[in-house]
Amino acid sequence: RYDEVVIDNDSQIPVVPWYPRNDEDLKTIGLIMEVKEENNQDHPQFKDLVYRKRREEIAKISQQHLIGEPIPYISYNQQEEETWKKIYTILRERVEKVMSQRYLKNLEKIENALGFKYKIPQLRDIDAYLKAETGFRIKATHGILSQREFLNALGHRVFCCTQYIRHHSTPEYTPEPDIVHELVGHVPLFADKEVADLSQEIGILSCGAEQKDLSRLGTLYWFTLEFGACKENGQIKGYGAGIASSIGECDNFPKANYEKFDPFIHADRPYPIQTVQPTFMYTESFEEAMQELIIFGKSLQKPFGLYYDFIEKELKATKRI
Ligand code: NLE
Ligand code: FE2
Repeated sequence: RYDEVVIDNDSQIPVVPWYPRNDEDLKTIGLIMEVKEENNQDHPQFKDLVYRKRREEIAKISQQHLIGEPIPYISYNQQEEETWKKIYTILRERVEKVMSQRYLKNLEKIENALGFKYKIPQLRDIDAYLKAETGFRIKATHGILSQREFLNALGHRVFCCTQYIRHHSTPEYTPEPDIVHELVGHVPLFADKEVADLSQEIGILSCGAEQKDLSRLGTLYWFTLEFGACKENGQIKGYGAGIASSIGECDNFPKANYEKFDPFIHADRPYPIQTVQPTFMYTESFEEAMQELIIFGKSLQKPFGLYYDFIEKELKATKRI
């Protein structure tokens, strides 16, 4: 589907790469990105055959989920529950030290509503929670998606979310997203109205974006919603999901380098995806990060504007002014 381009009816010239316009189109999303990094092959997540088999079992269930339908329940086994509890107990105390109040107050609220401490929460419950808080929705997915798929879905206020858990031998860090990363990292942020709106904004910008812009948006997503930092009472705190979901990142955060965030420069900055982040981009406040991204977004060239119609759940094109 993503090989298609949208053709201009009058001139018959390709205008932009295909993008999902409504929930029906979103049902075609769900290819999985091939992870090519060589060192991945040595990771227990790839080598442990029992683990792989279990991952495939869960993948089959997640893959069947379509947006708008109830998310299938997963019956987690004892080892998976133990992995969650072990990570959650340590993380809960680490995030207090490094994460921003915006994150922490939402985590506390969700924790009370959904009992994060005790067992792996079900995506169906999280979906209901987010819908009520910010109108964000969850699509269960079975692995890391292409940047285009992931970002395009955000444009519809849809968060593509894995259901499996990382390997029990690597609780403090995983290169892949897993249920710990999604729920402890992203969900408290998607429950925040400003973050939810900013995420959708980046998503809308990604719809129909040419490849170069798409990858720049993906990088900016990484440096903000995934690993962003901002000042709070004079101190630099994290607001990115990848910090909150990893004991290793939490420990590394105070020792890392910080650079003032500038989307026009950082959109092309490479970053590691297999190790803790060497450098975090910070702003004076979270609001500043939002404004910077909006300014950057306006500089992207598309032949039309796009807005999301909340009633019809559809992206509508307007003439670019
Ligand atoms: N490194 C993160 C963690 O261990 O939770 C996951 C990052 C996913 C982009
Ligand atoms: Fe993430």
